[in-house]
Amino acid sequence: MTTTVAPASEVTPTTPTERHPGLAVLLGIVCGAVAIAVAQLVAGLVDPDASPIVAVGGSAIDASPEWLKSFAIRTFGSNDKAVLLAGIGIVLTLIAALLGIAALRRPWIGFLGVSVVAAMGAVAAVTRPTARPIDALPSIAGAIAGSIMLSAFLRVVATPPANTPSDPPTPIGIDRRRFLLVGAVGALAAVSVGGVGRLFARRFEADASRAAVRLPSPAAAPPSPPPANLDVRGLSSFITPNDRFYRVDTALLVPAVKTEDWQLSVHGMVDRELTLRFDELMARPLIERDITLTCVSNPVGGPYVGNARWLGAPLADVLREAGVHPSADQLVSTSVDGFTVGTPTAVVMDGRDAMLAIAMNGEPLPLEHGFPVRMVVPGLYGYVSATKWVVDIELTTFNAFDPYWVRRGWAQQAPIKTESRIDTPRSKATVSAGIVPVAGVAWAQHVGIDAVELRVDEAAWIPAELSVQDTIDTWRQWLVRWDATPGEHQLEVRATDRSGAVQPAEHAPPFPEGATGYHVISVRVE
Ligand SMILES: Nc1nc2c(c(=O)[nH]1)N[C@H]1C(S)=C(S)[C@@H](COP(=O)(O)O)O[C@H]1N2
Ligand SMILES: [Mo]
Repeated sequence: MTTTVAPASEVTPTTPTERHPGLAVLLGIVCGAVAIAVAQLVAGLVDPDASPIVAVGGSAIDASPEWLKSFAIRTFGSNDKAVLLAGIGIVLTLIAALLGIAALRRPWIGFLGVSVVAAMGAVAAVTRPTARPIDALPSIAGAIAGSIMLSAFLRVVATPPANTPSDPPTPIGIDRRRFLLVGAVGALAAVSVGGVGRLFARRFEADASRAAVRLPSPAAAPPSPPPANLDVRGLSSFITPNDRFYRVDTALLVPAVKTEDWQLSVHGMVDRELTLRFDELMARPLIERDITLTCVSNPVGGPYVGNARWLGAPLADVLREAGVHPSADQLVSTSVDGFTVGTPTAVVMDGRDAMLAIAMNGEPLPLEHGFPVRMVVPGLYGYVSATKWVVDIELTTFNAFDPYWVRRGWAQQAPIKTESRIDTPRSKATVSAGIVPVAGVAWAQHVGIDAVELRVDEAAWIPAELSVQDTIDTWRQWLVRWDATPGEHQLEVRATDRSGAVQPAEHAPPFPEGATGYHVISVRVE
């Protein structure tokens, strides 16, 4: 028997995979991308919240301990969700790459890996607060697509002829060209399926629904124009523009609700259950009010406070129609994504402008701020009052139910604490000697701000000039023209509310019922 040795140029097209980890990584990532794209597509059809990525992320948010959440808010601010999604993306990419490498040697590991990852996505999806069993479907569809892609890849992995006993074991070979072709087709499929998936995203429909809203005017005289801003560069404007308004919520995917799908049900300890549709809400007598919102997580000097002009239906009127039982001391509101808020019924009914808001600064609520309807209650931190995407109000008792953040240790009742902030100069700034405008905002919602004082290097307190009071529910701007002398200086601010109480000096962290203490900064004067 003669053996012909092929010339080098005709050597077998197969190459050992061990020498091409890049191909194995490509295989894993393309299979993963196809799986995710199909899962997203199906989620777009079934329920965007059923996306395994969104569900896993949401579960991670709910499961993460308080210190981690506070750290994320402090470090990434409103980008915390983007950072989480990027983290999930990186982890998934790594898992896919490792599975790709493993699958080329032991295909069953690849298939098992796809199933395990999909099972985690499915479990996360069906255990979300508003989940239905069908929410497992996107993960299952993704697993099937990923497995089909994996077997397509493995089919082009050629097994060379059996080795003769004396040969060292020959690694499995790959037809590289066909392998790359399958990879390219897979990647293309992932991109186009993902693109189609986006078309189904409810976000676009909700945007269109928002654009179609024609806001009614308030029933009574509209509010007077907001007070003039003090003319200081670097000072927060009295009205916070919508696109600069802080955002805090647990929603990984901004809920996208169309006005025609929205309805609010009012039930529990009431004489008559009610449901309100969006057009019915808009047809009610509306009020428009300037109200400063504050997050309980706002540290002293922090950014989670903003002031807007809200248009909405008085909540007390709705409750009177429903006939609230006297013992129903807690009003539990729930958002479309299952987030819950507990508000004292007595506060909502005490005459303040608690409302079901439909507009913010003259526009329908931005999706991020609760479109189409959210609650706003002057004087209470957001987590006990400001439910975005609100769809359900149940009258109950504080004994009977703990809402989302209360279950996690935050205070059951949480009026906003009097605070003041130095906006300019910034901490650690260097300024020139002479007259330096020191300015900021102070708030004591539903009590009102009476005075603000500034202290330099623990000398005497200097009274600040205040912007005209709008209402007791809004913050006020303050200004001190400071005659700055060269050197390092420490500036401190404190407010006094309309009851005569000076803002507490004692430092308290945001947990569990809001931060206290003076905002202190240091500046360098040259
Ligand atoms: N549905 C929903 N509503 C919510 C929240 C949330 O997580 N989900 N967070 C609350 C908190 S903690 C605050 S401070 C305010 C913030 O409102 P904003 O994002 O419009 O500023 O919304 C409140 N309403
Ligand atoms: Mo908050």
